[in-house]
Amino acid sequence: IPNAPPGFRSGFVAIVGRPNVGKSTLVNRLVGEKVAIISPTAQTTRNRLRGILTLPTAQIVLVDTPGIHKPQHRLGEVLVHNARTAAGSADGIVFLVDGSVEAGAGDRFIAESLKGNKAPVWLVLNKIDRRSRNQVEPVRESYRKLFDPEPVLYEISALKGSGVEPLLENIISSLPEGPYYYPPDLFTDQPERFIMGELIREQVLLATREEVPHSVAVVIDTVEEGESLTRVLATILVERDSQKIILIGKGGQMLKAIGTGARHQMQKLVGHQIYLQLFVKVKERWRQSDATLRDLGYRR
Ligand code: GDP
Ligand code: K
Ligand code: MG
Repeated sequence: IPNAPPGFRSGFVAIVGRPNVGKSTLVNRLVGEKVAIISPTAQTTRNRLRGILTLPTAQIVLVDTPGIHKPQHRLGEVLVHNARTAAGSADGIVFLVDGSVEAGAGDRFIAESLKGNKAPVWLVLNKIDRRSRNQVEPVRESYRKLFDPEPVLYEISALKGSGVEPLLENIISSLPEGPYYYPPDLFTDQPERFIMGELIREQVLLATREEVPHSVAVVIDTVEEGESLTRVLATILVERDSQKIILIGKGGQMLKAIGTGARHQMQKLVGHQIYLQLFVKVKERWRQSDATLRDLGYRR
């Protein structure tokens, strides 16, 4: 890692908020690369993934966190714990909310839990591309009331990119002077293998409904790099036979579509051809098993 030039600023910025407000979308938008997967399902993000943005004058390490919510199983507890810890040790906190609707109990809960933190908090209203004109003022008011004194509001669309520049500039100017934490050409702290697994899980989330997504984990069994082709074998874990049947689909159609979608995404990631073979395996109640959670990398 090179030495930082004089006056260089750097730090860790945690992105916290309810599930589905667009935290991972914002991380990808700021980093300018797809490092985090995105779907309309809560708990898409399970790991405390770091997205790294390096500019000539600053390096921001964005900590994407699982949404903060009331946990209902062991996996949920681990996720919420990790989101809280990330916020506790950050140089700054982006509190992201769904700016197309008024603040709810979940937002109030998070606002309360942030109040002890010393790091600056940016209250950011996302999804403004979706809000209707007569909602603008009531929505703003509902979020301003979460803090006393009333905070500055940032309004963005992480999806379309609007409003992101002023937020970024403000974040940079409040970071302390510091070193490069990561090599300047790195976009994420996660190994390529992990992102490959996530890209497969993303396709599963996008292709299935309710009963499947939360029960899915992906294990990359082998990655064999050839000259022009990388062979990847991966296993999709589910908890029940019924879920396995859904994932495979009639005549294997579903699994084939998941594989095709994932392969395209993986090719973008590695920049060359991928051969992907997927297996589906049932492992009952894996989300309740500490040993399996550890094996899968979901640790505190
Ligand atoms: P997370 O759970 O907070 O990480 O949320 P995700 O980044 O996974 O996004 C959840 C859903 O919201 C996805 O379907 C995104 O495409 C969508 N989304 C995120 N940001 C925006 C935005 O600015 N506008 C709109 N309309 N949708 C968004
Ligand atoms: K999500
Ligand atoms: Mg996420």
